[in-house]
Amino acid sequence: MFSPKFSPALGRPLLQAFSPALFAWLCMAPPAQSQAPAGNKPETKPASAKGDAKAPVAQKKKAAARSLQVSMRDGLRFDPPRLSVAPGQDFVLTVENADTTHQTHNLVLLNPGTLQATVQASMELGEKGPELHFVPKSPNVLASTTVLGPDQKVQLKLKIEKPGIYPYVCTFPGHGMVMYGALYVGEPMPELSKDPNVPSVTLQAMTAGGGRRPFIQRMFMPDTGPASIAVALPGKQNYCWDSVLCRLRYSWTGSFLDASEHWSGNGKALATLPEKPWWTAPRETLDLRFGKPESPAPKLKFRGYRVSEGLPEFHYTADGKDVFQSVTEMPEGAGIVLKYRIPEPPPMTVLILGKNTPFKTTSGEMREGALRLTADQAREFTLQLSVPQP
Ligand SMILES: [Cu+2]
Repeated sequence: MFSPKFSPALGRPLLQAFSPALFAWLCMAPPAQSQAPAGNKPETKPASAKGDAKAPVAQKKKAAARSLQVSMRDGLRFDPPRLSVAPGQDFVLTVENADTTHQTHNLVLLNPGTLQATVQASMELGEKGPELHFVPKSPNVLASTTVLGPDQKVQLKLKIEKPGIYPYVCTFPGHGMVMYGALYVGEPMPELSKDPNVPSVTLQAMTAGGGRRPFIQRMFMPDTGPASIAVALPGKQNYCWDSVLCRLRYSWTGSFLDASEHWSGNGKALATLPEKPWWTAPRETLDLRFGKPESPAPKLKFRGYRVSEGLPEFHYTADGKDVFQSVTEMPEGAGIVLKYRIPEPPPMTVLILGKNTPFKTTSGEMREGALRLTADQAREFTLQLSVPQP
C-alpha cells in the first residue's frame, strides 16, 4: 500500500476557484519516483471530495461519467491536443505526465478565449509561482492540476454546462506559449491540421516524420494495400504508392500522415490522411502492358526502392523486366510528375491511363485511353498530373 509522499512544494492537490458551471476535485497518485519496487505501478486512488461543499455528487457513484485522458509528452505537448465532451456531461479527466525527458508540467483548464491572458498572468507570478503551482488566481481558471513530476497522474472530475472551446494549458514557466490544447464542449471540431487551437509544434510531433520533408514512411494507410509506402515530397504534395499493384495509389496536398494512432496503439492502426486525396487511381489506371493494350497483365514483383536525395525510386519487375518509377513535385506544388524508366523495354510498351485521363504525357501516342510507347520512348518517360483547379 502506498502512502503518498509529496515534496513540500508539490504537497497538496491545488484547488482553484470554480465557476458555477463546473466543479472539480482532484485525486493524486503517488509520485512514481518514490522507492516503490519495480513493477509496482502507482494506482490512482479513489477521489475524495474537496473544494466544493455543495457537491455531494462526489460521494455518489456516478455511473455515466465519461472518462477522458490526456498525457503530457516529450516536446512540450499534450496528447491528445483536443478533447470533446457534451455540455452537462460528467466526465473524469485523467492527466498523466508521460514526458520521458523528466519535465514537470501542469494542466490548467480555462474559460474560452483566456489562454493568452492566463499564460501572461502565470509569468507574472514571479517567486510566488512555485507555491501556486504556477496557476494564477483567476475566475477564468476552471480547474488545474498541481505540478506533476514524471509518471504522476491526477484526475479531475468535471462538468461543463456551457458550450464552447475551453483551452487547457501548461503554465509551468516557459511552457505556456507552446503547450496547450482545447476541450470542445458541444462545439464541432475543425480538421486537426487547420485547428488554430492546436499548436504547430504539437501538430508536427503528431505527423509522421515530425513534419520533415522529404520523408518516406511504410505504414498501414486507408484505401490501399497493406504494403503501402507514403512519401512526403519536399514541397507540399504527398503520395501513397502501393507496392503490390506497383503503382501510385493516391496523392494529397498539405500535412503528411497523422500517425499518432499508429504510434500510440498496437502499431496496426491506420494512419489518417489530414486531407482528402485530390487524385485517387481508378481501377486499372497506370497498369502496364507489354505489346498491346489487350495483352495480359504482366506478373509484377516489387523489388524495393532506393533513395536518392531523400526520395525513393521504386523498383519492380513486370514479367521479369526491370521497371523503375519515381515521383517529383511540379513547381509550386501544382501537381506531381511520375517518371518511368524501363532500361530494356520490349518493342512496344503500353500504359493504361483511361479515357479523359488527367495525365499529360510528353512522349508516346495516346489512343483510346492507352499510352503506347516504342522501345526508345519507354526507356524513360514522364506523366504529369496536375491538382484539379476548383
Ligand atoms: Cu509543461
